[in-house]
Formats: sequence, C-alpha cells, structure tokens
Amino acid sequence: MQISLEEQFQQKIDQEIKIEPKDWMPEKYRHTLIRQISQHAHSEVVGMLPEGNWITRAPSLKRKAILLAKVQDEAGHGLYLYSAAETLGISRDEMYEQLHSGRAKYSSIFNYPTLNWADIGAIGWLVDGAAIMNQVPLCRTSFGPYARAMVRVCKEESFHQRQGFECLWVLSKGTEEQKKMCQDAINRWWWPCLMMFGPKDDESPNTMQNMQWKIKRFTNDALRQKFVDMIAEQIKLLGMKLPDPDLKWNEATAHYDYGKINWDEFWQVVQGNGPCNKERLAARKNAWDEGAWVREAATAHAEKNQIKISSMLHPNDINLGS
Ligand code: BYC
Repeated sequence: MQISLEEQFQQKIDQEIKIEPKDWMPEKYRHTLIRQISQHAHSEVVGMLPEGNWITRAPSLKRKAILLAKVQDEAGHGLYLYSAAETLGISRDEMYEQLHSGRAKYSSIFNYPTLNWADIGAIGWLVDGAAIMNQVPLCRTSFGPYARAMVRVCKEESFHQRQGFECLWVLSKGTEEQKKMCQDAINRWWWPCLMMFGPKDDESPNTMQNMQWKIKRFTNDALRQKFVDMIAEQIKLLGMKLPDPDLKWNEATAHYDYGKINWDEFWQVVQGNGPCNKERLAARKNAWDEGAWVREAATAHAEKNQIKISSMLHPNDINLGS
C-alpha cells in the first residue's frame, strides 16, 4: 500500500528518526522551524544587550571576566542557531531583516532593564534557568541541525545558571544593602521569567502541531510548572522569597501552585510595548548599520581571493606533463 509523503514524514518522526535539511518535509514544518530557530537566535543576540550593559561596571575583575565569557557564549549560541536555520533555506540577511523590521519576535524577557548588579545574578539563575528548562528537551527535537546545536548550547547554559546562582548567593550572605538588592532583582525578574515559556496551553496556537511533529516535547505550561518547582526549592538556599503570595506546595498534585500571570503585560511586551523594546531594536539596527563597512570589506577580500584562486587553477597554467 502506498502512503503519502506526509504520512512517511510523520512515521519517521514517530520512530524518532531525525529530519535532516535535504529530507522531504511539509512546508509548514519548514516554516515553523524557521520561525522558532530564528527567533531563538535573535533572543540569544538581543539577550547580550542587558548583560553587556554591566560589563564595564562589574564589581571585580573576576566578575567582569565571567560576564564577558558569558556574553561571548550567547553570541556563539546565536551563530549556531542562525546556521541551523540557514539549512532550511533562509539566508542570514533575511533573518536579520525580519528582526530589524519587527516581523520576527525575540524572547519577551530581554525587554526588561538591568537596573543593578544583582540583576546579572538574577538573569543567570532565573532567565538561564528558564532557558535550560525549555532547551534541554530541544536537544531531542525532531530536526537534526537544531537538536545538535542545542546540545552544546545547553552545556554552556548550565554553567551560566550556576554562576548566576553563585553571584546571588554571595549577595544574599552580604550586607543588608546587598540582601535588599538581591531580593529586589528576584522580585522584578520572577514574573517575566514565567512568561518566557509562552502563553498558556489553551491560548498557544502552535503547541498542538509542534508536539505532534516533536519540535516541542513538552507544552508551555508543563515546562513552566517544572521551572516553578525547581526555583521554589532553590530559593530556600538563598534565604530569599519569590514575590508570589499564592506560591504553595500542593500535596495532591505534588507540585507548587502559583499565582496568576499578568498576560496583558506579556502580550504588550511581545507586541513591542515593553520597557526596553525600542531601545533593544535600535541597538541591533545600529550595530547592523555600523557594521556595513566590515561586511563590504570582507566581501571585497573574499572576491579578491576568489579571483586569485581561480587564476591559479586556470587550465593553461597547469602543466599536466602530457
Ligand atoms: N517572547 O503558540 P506559542 C536565552 C510567541 S535566549 C516572545 O506558544 P511556540 C538567553 C510565539 O513566538 C532563549 N514571543 O509558540 C540569551 C508565537 O508567535 P508567532 C530563548 C513569544 O513557538 C541571552 C506566539 O507567541 N529561547 O536563553 O509553540 C542571555 C504564540 O506562542 C514568547 C527560545 O527561543 C516569548 N516568551 O512556543 C541569557 C526557545 N512566547 O511566532 C539567556 C525556543 C511565545 O507565531 N522557542 N511567543 O508570531 C520555543 O521553545 C518556543 O518558540 C516558545 C513558544 C516556547 C518560546
């Protein structure tokens, strides 16, 4: 019995065989992967901005070296992910254009400001912590190049999370002022971190199809709950509090219950109206414009080399000795 290409594709997915760039795939699968991987790449690159803001103001040489290395890692993650998206037939320039014109999204979390040094610890512990919760399952996503990129990304992210926790741990054992900074940063980053996982399952238009294609392995709400359960325990070690009066261990479900997320705020931020959206996009566009001369010089250099190589390989120049 003959089965359609679409059915063969789903069978492969069901058998846990990775889809590779040259394999047949439904256009919608290609499109949704380009959307997710490119938005993921943009998030890594835009995510460098709030942290980069603190490189010159880190409180010690050690903290500066750690932060520099972390920000560099994020740039690397962006590059692996742009490369993975390119295998689906979109160019890097097109992806940048989509970001700069506001057509492509990036994670809502990077539209919040970093006001004090403790924010850097909170980003590492909470933002990278949420990112890992979402990204570890992506190591098993159905598209080969995305899954392989995520393996390395996750190794680096787990270091990021530990350094964030250690940074806050030091502050939480410090002076009264340092303890206050620590609690203030946790208060401001907690709710936006819960929003990172995306809308509630019953308001997430992409989840069902993405689960069937095994792009996603868990739903937005399932990952959000795992994150709450993890952080509700870890925060006890810091001696700090999560800013949620409804946070409570539930014996019956064996999970923490948590309060209502402000979804209006989430959609406002996603639609471009968060505290730093305009500033972040302006910084990326500026970097693109200011880098024009580098791209032109690199292209001219590559063309010159190409001419040299092709003249070296001209058949008249090769003595085959016959
Ligand atoms: N922010 O149907 P849904 C990092 C959009 S960077 C903005 O649930 P899906 C780091 C969503 O795109 C880590 N938009 O979608 C870097 C969709 O809109 P479109 C970033 C969001 O795709 C530097 C609509 O809402 N991680 O770790 O099934 C320093 C409906 O949503 C958000 C990734 O990118 C959001 N938070 O699920 C430190 C992970 N949430 O495109 C750290 C990869 C949802 O249809 N991405 N939207 O117009 C994913 O896993 C999934 O795309 C999501 C959303 C779970 C985010």
